[in-house]
Amino acid sequence: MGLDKLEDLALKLFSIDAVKFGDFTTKTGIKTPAYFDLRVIVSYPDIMELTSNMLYDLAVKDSQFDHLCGVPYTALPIATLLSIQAKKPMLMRRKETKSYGTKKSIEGHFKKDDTCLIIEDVITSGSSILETVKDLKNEGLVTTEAAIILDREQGGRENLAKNGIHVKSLFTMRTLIEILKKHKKITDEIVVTVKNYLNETKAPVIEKLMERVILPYEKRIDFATNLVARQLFNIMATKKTNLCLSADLTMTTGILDLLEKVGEHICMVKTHIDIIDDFRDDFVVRLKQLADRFNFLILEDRKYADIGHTVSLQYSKGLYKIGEWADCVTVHSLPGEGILKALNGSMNCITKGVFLLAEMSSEGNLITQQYKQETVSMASKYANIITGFVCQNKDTFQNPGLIQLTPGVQLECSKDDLGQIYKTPEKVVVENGADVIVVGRGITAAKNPEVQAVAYKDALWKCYIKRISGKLE
Ligand code: 6AU
Repeated sequence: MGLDKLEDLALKLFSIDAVKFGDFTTKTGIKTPAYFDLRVIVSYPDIMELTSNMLYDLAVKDSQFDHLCGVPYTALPIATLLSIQAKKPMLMRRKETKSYGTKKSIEGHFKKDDTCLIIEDVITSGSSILETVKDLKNEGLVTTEAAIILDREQGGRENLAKNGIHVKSLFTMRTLIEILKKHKKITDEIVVTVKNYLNETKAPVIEKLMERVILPYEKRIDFATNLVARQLFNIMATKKTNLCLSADLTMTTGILDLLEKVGEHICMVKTHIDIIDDFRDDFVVRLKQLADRFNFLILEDRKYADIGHTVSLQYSKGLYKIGEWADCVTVHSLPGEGILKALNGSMNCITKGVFLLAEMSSEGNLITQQYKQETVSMASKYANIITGFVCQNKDTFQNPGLIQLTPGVQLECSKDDLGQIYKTPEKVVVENGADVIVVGRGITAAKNPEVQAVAYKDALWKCYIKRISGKLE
């Protein structure tokens, strides 16, 4: 008699085994004395109706938002009911987008800056909600609130708050067990076990982890599987520079003299070894010495683009023996996976790396959205050798362990006569997500390259600091 709605719902969930107590292991392998499987409620229309009515009262009827979006899959039917009751349009997030190339991750009609309320069944760490929020954000949608059925009280609420999402829940784990205890559905012993468990077991803390572009370089080291990527993150963080000098000069002395002057300001030098007129073996010896002295890496911008067999020879044989001295090389994905397989076989993959070209800076280049996405998915199979991507946009890839290398940069927007397009440090770092920025003629053609290198270094670092402090909008 006189059951309030919350108690009524708790007892109903218990009666259909949506809430269970005992020894369980969660899908992430953690032992838990309480288990929730709210998927079963689709078999009970009265419980579905009660749940959505209560979420409506809690978080929908007095809230301002343009759309509702359920976290797939359990919350989708509830979100649908709420959308109809509130007469607010729903959005659907696809869980699996990547392999379909151009398919959108969010379905439905919306405008940039529309707001969205998230609907979810249970939160533990909050990571599922954050994944949905990230996809919504990538489409220009704004999320600040989530309405959920149960908060397991293991840190999810805090993780979401850190990411700007306020959670409203029907139950917390504690309120739920108190109701069940009151109605003698569970013993005092279970209550104590669950409370102890809650005090001891917290989900991992999620910083603004999803966003590669707002994580500082030093925090990305642990995400990196390729050793060159780890080294590069480390060098950038310690030397406080994300400038890569493209030393496109044709005489060895010119390159070495320039590096003597600017070595302390760069994290990497990029060479085109085949444009040098007076190449001799001792050039690479001296280049290596400078790299060691000033702590920068060497990227040979060879842009391999042939069949795997040829590329493995081009990498290790011939006049230049690139594999012996370059820390990393640039590679086109055009020939297909064989090129990465070949390099994986010929490289010492413990110490070497590949920057795969996913986009180009030049006007009229033939790279399409699909080519870019397939390049990124090809790379995922060779994680040990992939340092990152040569690309122009932050949505090209998400993995915070990979590095976005962006060329086509000068202090002012401009073009050269042969199709190169230059963007500013602000544009490429803050807006477009560049991690390592390639500057060639902006420095090499300056009257005083050393002064100019410092100007680029300072401007680029300032933009990076602005980006990681979250001032993205
Ligand atoms: O600053 P610049 O224009 O003098 O030099 C840019 C350098 C050149 C290009 O060969 C290279 O960056 N580059 C690349 C790379 C790094 O692979 C790709 C691209 O899309 N655009 C581009 O300019 O050495």
